[in-house]
Amino acid sequence: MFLLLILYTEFWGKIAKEFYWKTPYTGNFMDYNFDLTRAKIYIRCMQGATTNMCYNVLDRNVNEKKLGDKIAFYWEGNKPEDYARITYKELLQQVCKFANVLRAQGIKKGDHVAIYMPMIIELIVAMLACARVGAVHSIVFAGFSAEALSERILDCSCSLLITADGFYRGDKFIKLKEITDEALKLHGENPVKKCIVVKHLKATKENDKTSTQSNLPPAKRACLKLQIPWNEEVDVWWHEVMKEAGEECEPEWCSAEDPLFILYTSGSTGKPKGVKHTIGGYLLYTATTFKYVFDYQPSDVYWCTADVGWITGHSYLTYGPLANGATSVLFEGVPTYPDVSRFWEIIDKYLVTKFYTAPTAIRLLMKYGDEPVKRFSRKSLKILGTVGEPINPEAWLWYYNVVGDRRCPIMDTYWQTETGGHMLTPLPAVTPLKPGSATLPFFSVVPAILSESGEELEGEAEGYLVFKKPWPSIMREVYGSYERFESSYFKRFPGYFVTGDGCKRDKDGYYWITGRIDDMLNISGHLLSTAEVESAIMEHLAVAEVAAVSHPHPVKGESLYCFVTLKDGHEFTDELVTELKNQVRKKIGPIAAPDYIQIAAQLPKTRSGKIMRRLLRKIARNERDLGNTSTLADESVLEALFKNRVETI
Ligand code: 6R9
Repeated sequence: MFLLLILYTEFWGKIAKEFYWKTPYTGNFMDYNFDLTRAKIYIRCMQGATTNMCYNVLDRNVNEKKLGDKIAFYWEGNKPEDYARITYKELLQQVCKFANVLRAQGIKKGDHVAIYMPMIIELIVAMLACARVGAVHSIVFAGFSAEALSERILDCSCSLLITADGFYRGDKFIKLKEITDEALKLHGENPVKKCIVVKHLKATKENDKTSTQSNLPPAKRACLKLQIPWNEEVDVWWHEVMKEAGEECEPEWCSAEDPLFILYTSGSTGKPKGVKHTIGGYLLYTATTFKYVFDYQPSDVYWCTADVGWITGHSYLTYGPLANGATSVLFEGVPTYPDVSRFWEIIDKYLVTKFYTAPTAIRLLMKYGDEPVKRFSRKSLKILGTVGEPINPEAWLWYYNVVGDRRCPIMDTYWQTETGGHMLTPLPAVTPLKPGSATLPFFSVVPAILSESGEELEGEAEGYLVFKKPWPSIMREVYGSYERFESSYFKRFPGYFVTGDGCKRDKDGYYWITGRIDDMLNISGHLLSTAEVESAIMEHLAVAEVAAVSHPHPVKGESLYCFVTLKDGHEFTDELVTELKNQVRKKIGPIAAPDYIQIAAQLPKTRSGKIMRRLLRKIARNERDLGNTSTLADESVLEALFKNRVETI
């Protein structure tokens, strides 16, 4: 144990030396308590060190590494004709200017700033400028509603909000400024004093007499340009305040344990939790996982398709790649616009070498067959990655065979908003892969599988996935509630960080995530994961996507109710239902055969693409009281699902 501790400290200590610390840490690399029966939970990394995140990801690259002229981001707009690029030097310049704007607005170390923006370069500038002045950013995904935005602004009392006039995702037009204003009006008193607005769609202020458009008849004006509501006391244009800002900006020197950001994670029920991450450990961990998991090389063009509004966009689109001086693609649009080849077209356009996306996108594109992929060469690709949900072997194989032409290893990275970075993941050319398994722990991660009663299970086993030791980027608190932090992650099994995911370890020691613990079910005394059943059904040629949920059964205790989405050109018939049931019988056993299978034109998903099984359970039971649906991407899918319900006993 003692030797392990020395190795751990040596390993991270050496990595820490690659970054800039104004003062080094004193004492232990990490101090923590995971056991609430002994004392309060705490985690601290590199205490005594002072640094600045922005300095490490920008100034260090420009000044020490001489990467100033290297491209930091290729920006690809919603429409293929819209694109831009920014070098490290230019990014640093923009960030310094905006950091000065923040200071001029009275923002100082420790203040909370809400960011509600589309996937544009100004979003990256805004977050890094917060980091430069020591302010804490709280990014709210721009697909969230006014209610969700308001709830998050209030929860962590943001005094400043940064947004844009509007944007397009595919052909969907989102009036961001209007939603922002609605959010600010929702709950009377709101903490936001100023709102900085990026003119992304060339909008003009509503009732702006100075605008040339105002001479036009209203109908013509509306189709020409976007007009947005404007409150002179609160709103300021980004470009106007930037015009006056200076380019010199001394970074705020912060403690390694000062907060970097708060990011809300929805959880399946209840109020979203504000997950707080701190500077030092997060920098080391995201930089190191990015470097090894994607085998980062200076000539890479890396593309992570996640929105910056999610943790993947924070860790592996922004901080991790920038800490390594990488060149990334920042994509504003969606995989199906203007057509379903868009991803592959972008890969060829920028010669992307490392590509990181989510199972939901892979399953969506798989539906359209191989042709749209094969239209593009994808020769530049070297490594593929996936994150967000268990990837069923069927989708894994399609990703590997078709997208990667059997040349590119797939990094199935398991992690959470709470973990800040990859926890279980293969390493390219090191870890033999198994489709559907996130394989093995990353360096210094110590997982365990616990039984219902909290016993650590050895060898081949299935149970609760927990972590026994902290890693540098573990969350530090649930903002505003120590109680929720403790009860969500440390109460069920004292002494461990509890992920809430089920997991299986096979005979080779590989880990297989079986889904959220709430999605497990017990049929006639047999514990089953819905992920297993879903994988078996996915192997059927007609199936594009499937979600299985538990349904009460008078005899068996629980039974399975499945929702299937079919590929284009397939019909939902009684024969197909029988075939699907038989397939599960054959693959897993009769015990797992679903009792009910219903057609679903679409599945209810969170805005980050995760299937909301909680809602499907309710639909299967015909319960209309669905609870909080604010994280749902599209409410309209629910009605069709209720309509096509299968009668149950
Ligand atoms: C990074 C991210 C976390 C939950 C997590 C788990 C699921 C993520 C996965 C995976 C199986 C993978 N999850 N990656 N399940 N294999 N490779 O997605 O964070 O949005 O907080 O979600 O996502 O259930 O607990 P977050």
